[in-house]
This record gives sequence, structure tokens and C-alpha cells, in this order.
Amino acid sequence: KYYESQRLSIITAPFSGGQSRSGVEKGPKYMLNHGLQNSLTKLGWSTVITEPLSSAILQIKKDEMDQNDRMGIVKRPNLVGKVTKLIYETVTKSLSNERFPLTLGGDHSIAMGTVSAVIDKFPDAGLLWIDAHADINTLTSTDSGNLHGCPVSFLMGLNDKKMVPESMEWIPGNLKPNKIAYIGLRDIDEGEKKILKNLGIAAFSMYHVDRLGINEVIEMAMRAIHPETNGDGPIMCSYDVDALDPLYVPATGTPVRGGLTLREGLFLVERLAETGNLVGLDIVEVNPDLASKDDHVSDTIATSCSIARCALGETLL
Ligand code: B3U
Ligand code: MN
Ligand code: MN
Repeated sequence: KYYESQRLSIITAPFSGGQSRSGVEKGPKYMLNHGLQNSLTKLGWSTVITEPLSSAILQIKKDEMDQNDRMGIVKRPNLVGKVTKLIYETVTKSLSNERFPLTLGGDHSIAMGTVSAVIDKFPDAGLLWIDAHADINTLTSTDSGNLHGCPVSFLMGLNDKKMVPESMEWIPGNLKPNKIAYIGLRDIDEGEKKILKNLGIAAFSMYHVDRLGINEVIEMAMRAIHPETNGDGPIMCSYDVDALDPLYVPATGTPVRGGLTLREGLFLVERLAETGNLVGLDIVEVNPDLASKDDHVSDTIATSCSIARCALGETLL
């Protein structure tokens, strides 16, 4: 339905400023070195690679060192605002050229840019947030001060306008609570639980995956974000690889045991591909530096690339 001409833009987002562990900025390079572009080309996608941060990267590295870029415990708000805006502009451009935006992270703060751009283009888009974490902390609820734990609160405009730093004021914040569904949750802060409950957000944890099975969970998630059309409508998917069990994705910043199996994680995006409703995809939190064995890097990269290929139709007959 969307992107019938199979035009694709691979957008690199080598950014680690939304959290504290270096190495996650290497994710895009590792996935591209694994042959991702070529494998997507083989699936019929005419692919360009776009690097929104390349000209700013030296300045970004300097800004990362800036100890003054802090708001209370919140780390690097100015840098995160600046970088996510560059990503937002690039995703917007890709969408206006009718190219599917596949954004490779980087930490999950980059979704402030990608999701905002997709909602501009597809105002009725629903968001599937695949993650062990809810990433919906606000500037006041965050305990870690890491902004990769907060993108959803900014996308929804939940933060007090008086507190939002100038560099993050560009975020439209127009994602409605009934337009997001989570899958894979198993490590949620108390403050986040309250927000999810108060706003009535559709959240499928690993408990629901076990109880209902991944197939039913996906159908319910799609119906939750598109209730009037029984699940049929544009879908943005922001995929944090830590949704998967650390067995398959050991090289990630905050692994949590008891996650999705490899097949569950791939089936999810295979189903999205089958609907023809997928309008954008992020793959984030791949950190090749956080491996204690060589196998850990290759397992993590292979899995992450599989997510992209399955989402873009590899396993459809
Ligand atoms: N909720 C915690 C932990 C966390 C969120 N996202 C990741 N970790 N990857 C926080 O820092 O806000
Ligand atoms: Mn996560
Ligand atoms: Mn995340």
C-alpha cells in the first residue's frame, strides 16, 4: 500500500548522548559492514544511505564532553535536542521523496526525530514501540537522567513547557496516547507505570506474550492503534533490540533477561511487512563495544540486520 515503488533510505544515526555507555554510536557502521544495504537491494529496494550527523559529528563529539549541558540530573539535553532535530529533518526529507525511512541507531533518544517526522507525513500513523523498557520517563520522573529513557514523553508532549530546554522545543509532541502500543516490556520504572496507567496506554509485556502468544499480541497492538479500522492503517515501528532476549542480542546497553525469542522478534516484523502498513522503522541500541566475546558482536549484528530484512519483506512468499 505504501512505498509500492520500493524506494528506501537507510538513515544512519550514530549517536550515544542519550545514555552513558559509549559504543552505541558504532551500531550503524557495523550493520552496514554486515552487508545490510546489499541484502535490501536484493529484496528489490532501491536504496540510498543518508548520514544526517556526518557534517556535525566533530562538533557533536565536542558537545558530548560539555559538562555544562545538564538540567538537574538530565544529561545532555541540548545535544540530544540538536541531534534529534537533524535526524528529524533527514527523515522528513526521505519521506517527502517517497522513501521508506529505515533509521539505524544509536540510542533510543533518536526516535524523537524519526517518529515526529513520520507523524508529520502520516498524521494517523500508529506507533509500535518494541522494547524491554517503556522509555516514557519525563524530565521529572527520570531516575537515571538518561534521555533514551524519555523519548515517548517528548513525543507525547508530556513535559512541562517551562522545563523543556530550548533545543528540544522543536519536538511537535503530538503523539496521542491511544496511538502507541508497546510490545516486550519487562523493566518499567514506578513513575512510568503510573504514566502508562493514567493515560491508558496499550502495553503488552512479556507476560502477555507468554499468555496470548506473539501473534495475538501483535493483532491486539495493531487494533489498539487503529481501532476504527480493525488494525488497518499506517504503522511506525521503533525497535529497541533489547526487546529480544540477551541470548540473541548480548551487545546492548541495558539487557534484561526473559525477552522475546529470535523467532518472536522476527515474526513481529514479518507480520508488519505482510500488512503493507509499515511506514518507517528504527533499529536502536546496538552497542558492539558491550560484548565479552566475539560471538556476541556477530550475534547481535546478525539479529539486528535480520529485523531490517524481515520488516522489508525478506520472508514473504
Ligand atoms: N527506565 C530506565 C532504564 C532504561 C530505559 N531505557 C533503557 N534503560 N534502555 C531509565 O533510564 O529511564
Ligand atoms: Mn530498551
Ligand atoms: Mn528503548
